[in-house]
Order: sequence, then structure tokens, then C-alpha cells
Amino acid sequence: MTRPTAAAPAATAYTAHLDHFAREHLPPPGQWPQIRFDLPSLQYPARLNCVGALLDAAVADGGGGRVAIYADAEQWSYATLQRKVNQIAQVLRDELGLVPGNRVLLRGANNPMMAACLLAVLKSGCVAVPTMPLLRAKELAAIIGKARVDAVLCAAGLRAEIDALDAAPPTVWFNDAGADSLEARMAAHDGRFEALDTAADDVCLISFTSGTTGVPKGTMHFHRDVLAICDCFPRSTLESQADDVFIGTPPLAFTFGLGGLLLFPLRVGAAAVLLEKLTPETLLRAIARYRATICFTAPTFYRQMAPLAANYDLSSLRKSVSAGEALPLATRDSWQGATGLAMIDGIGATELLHIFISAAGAQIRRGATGKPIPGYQACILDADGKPVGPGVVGRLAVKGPTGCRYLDDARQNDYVLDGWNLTGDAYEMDADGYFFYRSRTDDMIISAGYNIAGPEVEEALLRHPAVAECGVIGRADEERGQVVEAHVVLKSGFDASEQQARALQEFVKQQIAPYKYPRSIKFQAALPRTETGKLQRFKLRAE
Ligand code: 3UK
Repeated sequence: MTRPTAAAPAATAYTAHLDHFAREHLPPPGQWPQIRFDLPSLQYPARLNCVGALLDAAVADGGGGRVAIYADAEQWSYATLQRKVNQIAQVLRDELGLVPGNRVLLRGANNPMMAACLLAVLKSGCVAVPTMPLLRAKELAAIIGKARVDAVLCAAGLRAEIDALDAAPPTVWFNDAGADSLEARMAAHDGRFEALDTAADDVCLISFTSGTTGVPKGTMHFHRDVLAICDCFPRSTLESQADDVFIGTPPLAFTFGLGGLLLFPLRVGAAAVLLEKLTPETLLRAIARYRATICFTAPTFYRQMAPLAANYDLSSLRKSVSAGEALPLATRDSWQGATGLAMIDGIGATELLHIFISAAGAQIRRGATGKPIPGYQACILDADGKPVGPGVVGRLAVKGPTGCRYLDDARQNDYVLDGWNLTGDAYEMDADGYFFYRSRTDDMIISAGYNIAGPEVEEALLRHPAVAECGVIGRADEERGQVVEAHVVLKSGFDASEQQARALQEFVKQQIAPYKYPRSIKFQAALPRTETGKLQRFKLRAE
């Protein structure tokens, strides 16, 4: 095997990549966050292929017959998944001529072939660039340019936006019956493929943030990072096991979904249910049908599922994980009331790959996200970058085994300060070390000199029986600088009237300090959200 010279001094000398693009575009070592492997479980060998560790090891240990993936019309054992992954890896190497380090863009909904494609790219030593199903040609073009994508694996049902590109890289279609489809090509290969002998710090994943402004940011992650997220949150907090059945909504192209619906189950020999286009009703039905034990989704989904839960047999469900945005207490309470389950809230970020502050069971404290999970450290910094004590709102700072490495992006310096990752969130700690989310740093509303966190007002509004959903923003105001403005979706049977608005305002004043009440209320049919369930506050502001 050839042994090309490595580029960046921050990485170890060895690399299995023949194409050095990823390593050459890591940020300079001085701009990296501090990376810490503080747990015995995080001591990885210098050579590591994450798919070798996740999939081949499970089969070698005799788990080949276990179910890895349940889907609508089929179920795949670990051995089946391994064979398909190997066949795809053979197509990538032998037919597309890809070499280790090449970037492969992936585009598909959550289904077994999408999962197999992702794993095949990593196993072959290439770099996966997963993309959200709803992205349009313009956004895909930006990603293709930024990550210098060499090839595309795309679900046939999503081909329109690839066809609309001015210049698409060589593309193979999957979820397709055509003579030239990935499935047809796979059939010509014997399914034998050794995991490439990659370095633990070879880049294997470039995950683009669902950024709201400007050019998307690509976050680069190593083979060891993929295992590190499996060996942190799932072990300490989720306590997942081989008999678990994971289910949920986040796309595999979002690292919340990649971890929760593919990597975490594989790490413990468990099964994942991969379903496309879930609604609150169909997710509930699927939990009952597949006897799912662990659910991953966003707060808004739990909020919509809670009133319907009584119609389904959810007796198999043991754990529910909420992430992506703040979990309002009203949502935690209604879900717990409906299912008896204490929600595991967790904050994660694409830059850190997965969840780093969370709590489960008896460790849950009302209103708090939780504590840094073992392996991670966190603190709150003031505007000057100095740590503040309990009771002071400041900037959340985190470090651990994973961290921010943007692909060729000056914004690296905004995210990393003195070795800490700054997530852009305003948080407050209590005397026991629990972390309480307040708002995004940029979203803090300043009205007549008061700092008001939109989510606190949302929280209060959500307790009103007429409110289905709401989003609170600061609206520019001559007199006060900003005023609190609530965008409210009413439950059916309630009228968007002046009187209703006044009732909501009064209600908020009863719940929280009266100066925080929304002076402006706008009723809406729906709120703008990303594919990952996040409220798009900038769109509310633009209205
Ligand atoms: C916000 C939360 C309060 C927060 C993600 C789990 O959301 C994920 O990644 P993104 O890069 O966004 C990161 C930002 O989202 N956020 C996420 N979870 C929470 N705020 N409470 C929460 N529980 O502003 C954070 O900085 O899209 C979540 C796992 C992997 C992920 N990538």
C-alpha cells in the first residue's frame, strides 16, 4: 500500500488518504479547540476505520444474524448490511475509480440504502458529505464546490435537484430499479471488501451546518470522532443496549440522526427503524408496530405527539431523547403526562457531532438541559472570555473528544476561543453545576434595557390551552430598542382575535415577570422550521 505524506502537522503523520484535500483544508492547529480523551473508553488505536469497528466487529463477534435495520418493506440483518456496504464500496472503488480521501456527496431520505451508502463511503476511506433531502440545487452547488465533491450517490426520488445542477459530479442513483442503478451495479460484486486501514484522525465526514446565513459551513470529523460520540452519550446517559430498537425523525444527513438512528444502534448491536417522511401520527404508529424502545426527535414533534399518544400502544418505549432546540417545560410535562417517560433533553451541535450536555432519570433537573456528559467539560464565559459563576448568563463553552474544525473557513475563529468551542448559546449554571439554556446568543431580546430570552416567553405561552406552537422574537422599536413579539399558532377551535391576544398577554404576565410579556402578538397558520425541527427566527423577524 502506498504511504503518501501527510500535510497538516496537527494530525499524525500516517494517513490512508491518497487525496489529501480534507487534511490540507483543516484549520491550522493553533485554531483547533482542545481535544480531550478523558475516559478509558476513548483511548482509540492510531489506525481505525469506524465502520470496521461498528459493523465488521459486530458480525465477527457472531452478531451477523441480528437485525440491524427495520424499514417499511424489509429488514436487514447485520450480515446483510455488511454485504451491501461491501458491494457499494466495491462500486465506489472499482467502477467509479474513487480513491481514499475523495469526497462523496450523499442524498437520500432515511432508508436502508442511504445508511448502507454512508457506511460504504466511510469503509472505503472516502469522505462522506451527507446532504439534507430538502436542499435545492443552489445549496447543493455551494456544498459541492466547498467540499470539492468527486462523486454523488443520490436516491432516485431526489434526482431533480441534482439534474438541475450546471455541472454535477459523476452520479449513481439508488432506490432505483434501472439497469445502471447502484443496486444493479452492486449485484455484479461479490461483497468482499476489507475496511480501509485509515488513521484514527483521517477525516471521514464533512457535515454541513443548517446555517441560516451565508455560505454553509462544513464541519470535519475523523474516524475516531464517530466512535467517540457512540462511547459518550449512549453509554453514560442513554444506556442503550443490544436489545434496543431505535426510532425517530432526524435525517441521517443531520448528525443528530446519524448518531441516534445509525451509529449508536450499531455500536451496541441493536436495531434501527429507518422510515421516510414521518408525521407525529405515523411515528407513533411505527413505535407501536416495531416495538421501538428509544425515540429520537425534536421538541415540536413530542409536543404534537403527546395529545395523540393515548391512541397507540407505546408500552415498548423506554427512553425518549429531545434535541435540536430547547425543550419547553410544557412539552416535557405533556409528554411525560401522556407516556410516563421523563424526557432526556440533550444539547448537541454539528461542530461537536452530537450531544455534550444532557441528563436522564433521577439526574434530570427541571428547566435544565443537564450537566456535561462524561468525556466533556463545559463552562460559561463572559463577553471577555472569562468564566463566570452560578447564576450569571453567559456564553456556553465546551470541550471534549470532538470539536469544531471547519473546512477552510474564517469563522473557525468565532467558534473556538482559548481551546473552548463556543456554541453560540446563552446559558446559565446553577450552584450544583446544572446548565440552563436561555437563548441563542444572537437572539437575546433587549427591550428598554432588560435582557429577555425569547424561549422563556415561549415557554409561558405554551402553557396556555389555546396555543399549539409559538416563536418569540425581538422586533425593532424606536422607543424601547426592541419589543417582544410573539408569533402564535392557535389550536383548532380558537379564534385569532384581539381579545385572544389580550388574554395571552395577561396569561404571560401571570407566569413570568410582567416586563417580559409580548407587546406584539401575531397569529399565524404555521411557523417556519428547518428540516431539523428548528424554528427559523430570522424568518419571523423578516415578516
Ligand atoms: C441548539 C439546543 C437547547 C443550540 C444537534 C443533537 O442541533 C444540533 O446541531 P445543530 O448544528 O444546532 C446546534 C444548536 O442547536 N440546540 C440543540 N439542542 C438543543 N438548544 N436545548 C437543546 N437540547 O443552539 C445548539 O448550539 O443543527 C443536536 C445532536 C446533534 C446535533 N447536530
